Amino acid sequence: MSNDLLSMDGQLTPEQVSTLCDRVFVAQRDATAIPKLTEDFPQMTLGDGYAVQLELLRRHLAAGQRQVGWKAGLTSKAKMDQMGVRVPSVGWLLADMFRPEASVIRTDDLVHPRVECEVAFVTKADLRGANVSREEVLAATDFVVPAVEIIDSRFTGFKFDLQSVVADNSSSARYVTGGRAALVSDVDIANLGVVIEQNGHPVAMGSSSAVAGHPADAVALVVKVLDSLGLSLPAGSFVMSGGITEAIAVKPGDHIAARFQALGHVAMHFS
Ligand code: 0L1
Ligand code: MG
Repeated sequence: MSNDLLSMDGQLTPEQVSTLCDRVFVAQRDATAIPKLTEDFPQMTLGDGYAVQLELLRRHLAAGQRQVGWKAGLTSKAKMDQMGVRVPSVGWLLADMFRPEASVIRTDDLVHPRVECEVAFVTKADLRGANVSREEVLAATDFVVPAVEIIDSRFTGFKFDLQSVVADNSSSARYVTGGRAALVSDVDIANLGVVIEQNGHPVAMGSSSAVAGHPADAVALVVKVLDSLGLSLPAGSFVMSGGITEAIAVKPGDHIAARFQALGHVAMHFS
């Protein structure tokens, strides 16, 4: 991808951003696959992708939904290799995307559901700026909790590029927390082992060190991207720091358990 397309400067008009927002909104609401957005708008930049994502967020908030935080996407080498991209992304998280631990999660309102296990952070102080350090993130963290993100790319055949996936809210769809929360002083979040089991069989395993080198660095990356969008991370935010292993496709009938060293497990069933 040319560097121009990775620019945070936009090339699209507000009307074009609104058109793309309509497309993604309908694809997410109706669980219908659409072609990647750059097919019709090849000049679309990363900044345009975020303009579409933030317009989608404004629409949800205007409709009365509540934002709980943000997710980091594409932060591990496994995820970047799986998706063929080299730049991390962010996406917003709404309260109604949450599903309780051990619940049954529908797949008929999703297009290509896949699961990833992640360390989630809950913050107790505001974080802002382009140069937030790992130490500042850790000092601003109230606790960490194990989580599973259910991602759902809305693009036909998983064919997308970074601009399109950012517009599609970095594929975010649902998230589940469970296990047990911990203070960052009580666990070695730099190197937590994780295993994803699908119907009782281990299908992926890894270490949290795969997430941008350290999950807190992924949170710092979220703050940096937010800063480039003129935003910051308020105290009380829930932040998913990114998939530790590759994402695992799920289908109706699947039982998923993500086992985290020191943080317990997060389980769910898909219908
Ligand atoms: O959370 C993620 O890393 C998702 C990134 C978007 C690409 C995908 O759908 O896997
Ligand atoms: Mg993720």
